[in-house]
Amino acid sequence: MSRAVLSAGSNMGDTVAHLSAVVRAVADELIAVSGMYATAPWGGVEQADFHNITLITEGLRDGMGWLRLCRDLECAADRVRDVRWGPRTLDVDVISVDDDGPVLSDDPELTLPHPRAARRAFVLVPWREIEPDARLWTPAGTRSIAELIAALPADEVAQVRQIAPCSDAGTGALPEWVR
Ligand code: PH2
Ligand code: MG
Ligand code: MG
Repeated sequence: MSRAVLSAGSNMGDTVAHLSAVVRAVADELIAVSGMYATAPWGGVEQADFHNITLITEGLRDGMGWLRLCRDLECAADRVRDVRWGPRTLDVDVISVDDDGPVLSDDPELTLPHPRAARRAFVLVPWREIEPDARLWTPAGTRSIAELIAALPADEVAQVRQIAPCSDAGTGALPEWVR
């Protein structure tokens, strides 16, 4: 049994359908899902803005189990791996896994926590919405999400804009943007 933070992004095809499929696929393991955000592309490749969500899940999986789920969801969206940090129908990343404490892994298949999560406003801002006091292990020490966001360039944070709300906390309902 572990708890995972997952980040999903899409900027090709029917982005809302791709992100909806992620939420529906984890519905039985879902603790919370953020609203949907329009985000400027990160990583230097010129491309369309992304739609991003962050999810918190809990279930009978270990890190590799969460990774397999993410890969299966990418395959189902006909994800093609070509340009690094380039356009994609669906990318689902395991950001962190907690199993009575943060799971640390330097396996090249699955580095945990995700090595770039602390620098990505498109992961942290939606995460803060659903878990305001979240903390993330980094090589420099464990930091609060709020502290990590405050350390990012203000323009990167400003380019993460909520376009659809999350569901009411505690109702168990899926957000209204999920198809
Ligand atoms: N994913 C990438 C590269 N750049 N930028 C944003 N805003 N959102 C993403 O999901 C994203 C990105 C490749 O994983
Ligand atoms: Mg990614
Ligand atoms: Mg990925």
